[in-house]
Amino acid sequence: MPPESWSLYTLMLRSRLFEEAVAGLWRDGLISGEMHLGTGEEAVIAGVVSQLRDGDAMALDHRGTAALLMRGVDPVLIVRELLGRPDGLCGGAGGHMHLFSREHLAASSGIVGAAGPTAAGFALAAQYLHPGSIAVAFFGDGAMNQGMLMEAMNLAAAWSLPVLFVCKDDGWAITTRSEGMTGGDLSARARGLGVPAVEVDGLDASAVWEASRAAIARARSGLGPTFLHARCVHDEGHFLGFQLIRIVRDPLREMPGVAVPLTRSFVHPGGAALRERLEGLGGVLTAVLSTLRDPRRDPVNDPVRRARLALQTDPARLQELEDQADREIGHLFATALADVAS
Ligand SMILES: Cc1ncc(C[n+]2csc(CCOP(=O)(O)OP(=O)(O)O)c2C)c(N)n1
Ligand SMILES: [Mg+2]
Repeated sequence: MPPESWSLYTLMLRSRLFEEAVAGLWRDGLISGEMHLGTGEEAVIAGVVSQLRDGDAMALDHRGTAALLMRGVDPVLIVRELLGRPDGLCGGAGGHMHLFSREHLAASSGIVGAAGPTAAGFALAAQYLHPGSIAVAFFGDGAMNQGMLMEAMNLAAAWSLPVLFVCKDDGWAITTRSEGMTGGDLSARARGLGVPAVEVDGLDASAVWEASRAAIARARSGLGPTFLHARCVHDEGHFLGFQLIRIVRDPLREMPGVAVPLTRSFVHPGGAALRERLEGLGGVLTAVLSTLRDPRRDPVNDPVRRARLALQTDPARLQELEDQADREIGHLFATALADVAS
């Protein structure tokens, strides 16, 4: 077993427990707006972030919480930021999609694709001011269809910038399947821009660790960027409360809310032709049925579970680690929320 397995699992587990607690706050109505969790992509984040040093930078997308936590940003400040409090990481003004830490050279953006130019900027600064430091861009497969990300990859190759472009590919952009809107192959696309590409199983933290180790070493020694293509699965769908996932988890509770308006519009006297209505209805049913067999719902695609299985050779150590993580996350949420109830 690789020596880093225990530390990778610790990072992933803390992140999972943290985000599950965040989900609880969101469900209780304490966090407003949408909530995109990074659950399901922990192996990708841990495999890369565990190798960053002081002076390295991170550009993050709308699922940046796990990366910040693993990078060592104060979790209490993150929780307070999510709650919109003035004593939060960004004064309560950023929310979960715009988390920044100047100290950690970490910047998030909800603008899909923005991690590319942000990381290229960080890397350009590193090239001039701190040779040996690198920048990482984390983004989804949907972002690969944004021009600014392609432009950033092109310049990074032309200027040999020390960047690791990490694509967390879950096959979806909100409710759109990537296969329906993405031409060609993503790694081939990166290579076409002059960026070497590596394919890795994004559910396997050790594999990501190994693949990114070589890419990071390459960037540190001035040889330029690498594209890491990691497949992963977001078990909550696009965001918390994603309707298809809700329906299949609890059909009796959720179906009436969908069926009533659907039936009403189906029997409405005006509007679309019967054939089009039937097609629409068929589309909804197909989406629900395909979600039943969706890889997002299959526990074998859970990277935290997978990492845990590999460590069951030492159950006592595993138990101790999990108890400690539980206590730590419980304590930090209690601290962050201490004055909320009062
Ligand atoms: C420039 C831009 N276009 C559209 C959106 C709306 N939007 C938010 S998240 C998202 C999907 C992004 O998909 P992907 O990059 O694959 O990330 P994932 O959510 O799958 O992790 C879209 C289209 C946006 N925020 N920014
Ligand atoms: Mg995606």
